[in-house]
Amino acid sequence: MSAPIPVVMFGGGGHGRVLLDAVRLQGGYDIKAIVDAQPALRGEQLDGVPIVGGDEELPRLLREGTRHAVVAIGSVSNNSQRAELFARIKAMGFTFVNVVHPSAVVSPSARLGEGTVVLAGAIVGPGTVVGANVIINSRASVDHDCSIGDHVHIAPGAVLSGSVSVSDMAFIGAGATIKQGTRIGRSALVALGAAVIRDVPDGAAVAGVPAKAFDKKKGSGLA
Ligand code: JB2
Repeated sequence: MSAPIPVVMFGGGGHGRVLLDAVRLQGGYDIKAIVDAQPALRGEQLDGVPIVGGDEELPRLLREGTRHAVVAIGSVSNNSQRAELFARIKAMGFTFVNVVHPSAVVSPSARLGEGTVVLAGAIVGPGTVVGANVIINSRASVDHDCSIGDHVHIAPGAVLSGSVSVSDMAFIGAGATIKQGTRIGRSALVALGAAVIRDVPDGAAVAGVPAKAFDKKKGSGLA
């Protein structure tokens, strides 16, 4: 059996704990170190993995043979930070790994982009194409022939029916349901529990059953 591939994880918070579990259960990778932007976390551990510091540690990790990475920042409701971090880490020369929890079901005809993670109990249906740096969170279900852009976060328990398209950096809240064939625009926000029955334009935010637009700055109480 070959040795597990060493990986650095970016972010040592709540999403990091969930990812760490999934990586350990998946096998094949060893999260050697965590890099976190909060200086106060340096020297701490997350479930046994050392938080070694911030970005200044990356050249050393690369030199010592850690060339693989995974982004562990949930950034609930705003994915632009995750997109920027992904680009920055890639430019440094790291390769992103895919994490698929062993209890997830990913169709053999689905495709997952670089650095995309599929967490416990999630489903990715046949013919679905998922972009890079996407989070398909615990128990989310993405049915057949969907198209999911880059840096999208589909939160726990969301349900996407067949042929739904979700554009780059959109956020689908926990427990939201999206009608078959609907398009969710770039950087759009679907609040938790929403029932989306119409296309959502780029940058828009929707909440409720059926989902209606709301002003992101004022919030809906649901996102
Ligand atoms: O640019 C960064 C950066 N930005 C934030 N680089 C690095 N290396 N680390 C960064 N971080 C760190 O990610 C923060 O300092 C923080 O320690 C961590 C994010 O942790 P937090 O617990 O705040 O959020 P999270 O994204 O891990 O989890 C949220 O999203 C999940 C999807 C929580 O709301 C969870 O409950 C949720 N399941």
